Amino acid sequence: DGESEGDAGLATKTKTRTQRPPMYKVLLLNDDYTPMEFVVHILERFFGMTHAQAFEIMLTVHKKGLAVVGVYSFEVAETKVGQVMDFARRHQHPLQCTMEKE
Ligand code: TYC
Repeated sequence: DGESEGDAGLATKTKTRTQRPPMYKVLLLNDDYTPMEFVVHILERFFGMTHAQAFEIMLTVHKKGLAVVGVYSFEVAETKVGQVMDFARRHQHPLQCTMEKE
């Protein structure tokens, strides 16, 4: 107990905090061209939302400019961003999706 050299033989305790993995917010950004129903479809398809939840979040992005659509580990967040960006590009919509450390 007490691995440091400066304790003169007295017991010391070193508190160790559990390392939790950093989490990442996935953000959806507003634009003037992507159809509302397309955004709703993305939120249902890639983020497991019901139609009602998806519609509500889509409207938040439309009104506020952006919204957090989920919080995930780095790997999962990266995958979601890639899926959204690929799907939007394939349908020729300018929709932007990014991630940021919490
Ligand atoms: N602003 C778009 C429109 O009026 C709808 C939209 C919502 C686009 C959310 C992107 O992330 C977005 N058609």
